[in-house]
Amino acid sequence: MASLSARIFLCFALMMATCLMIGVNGSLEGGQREFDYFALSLQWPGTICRRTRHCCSSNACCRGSNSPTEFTIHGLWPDYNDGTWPSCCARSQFDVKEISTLLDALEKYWPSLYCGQTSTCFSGKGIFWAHEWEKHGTCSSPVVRDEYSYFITTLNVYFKYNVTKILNEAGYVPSNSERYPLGGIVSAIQNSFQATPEVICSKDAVEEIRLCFYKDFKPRNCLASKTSCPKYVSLPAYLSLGREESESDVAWISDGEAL
Ligand code: U2P
Repeated sequence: MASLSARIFLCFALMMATCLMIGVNGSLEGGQREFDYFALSLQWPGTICRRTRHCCSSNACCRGSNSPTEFTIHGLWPDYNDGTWPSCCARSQFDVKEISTLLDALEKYWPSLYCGQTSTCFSGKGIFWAHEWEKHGTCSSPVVRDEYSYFITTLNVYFKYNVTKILNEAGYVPSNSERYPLGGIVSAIQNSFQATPEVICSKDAVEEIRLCFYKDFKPRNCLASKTSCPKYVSLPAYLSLGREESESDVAWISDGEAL
């Protein structure tokens, strides 16, 4: 009899723990409900790197001739259809050891384009990947379950939907003098992926392109939002900064100083 009540108590405790973790109506820890779709946010180094004033080893803009010249990953973001998004959904602190086999690919395709660390959900400040995992990755369940699967899934989607290649093939090549019709850039991506992207600009320069996906990673339209871009946009070419540049006016600072 005693063991039956112990078992009932154990079942009850397990049910309570499960409810606390995922919420009674499918919401995640912290009361946030499950997301509706993913946005893969890509950044354009030519636009971001020309704003660089201080170089440090953690900033890929400062790699001279090895600096990125293609769209790189900003993050894979779980989003809601109403234009909002969940963030910091579980207390899963970033651990670089979990993605040690991916580091070469991440350095190349998902580098930070800034000096300094960025905010993390529970541990103060951390590297770019820690920010993206804690803020967005932890909200990607049940599709993405852990840190390793968040990063490998994002890399795989990025490789499958190569925006730089699509734009180059359509004649939209990096240039510091050309202006391109925004509609042409959007159409080139729509024609290739059968879905409408979101384009974010800094003045007239393309800064980010976002591709949207259903939870099974089939492309879908991003939300129709007021774009931050004018009708004609630029895709600035990367201008070398940093150590190879003997007359560069970009000052090198240590990563510690950048914090
Ligand atoms: O757009 C400015 C910042 O808001 C965050 N963002 C934007 C759109 C979205 O769907 N989800 C989202 O999180 C981004 O914040 P970050 O990941 O850089 O912290 C974006 O930079």
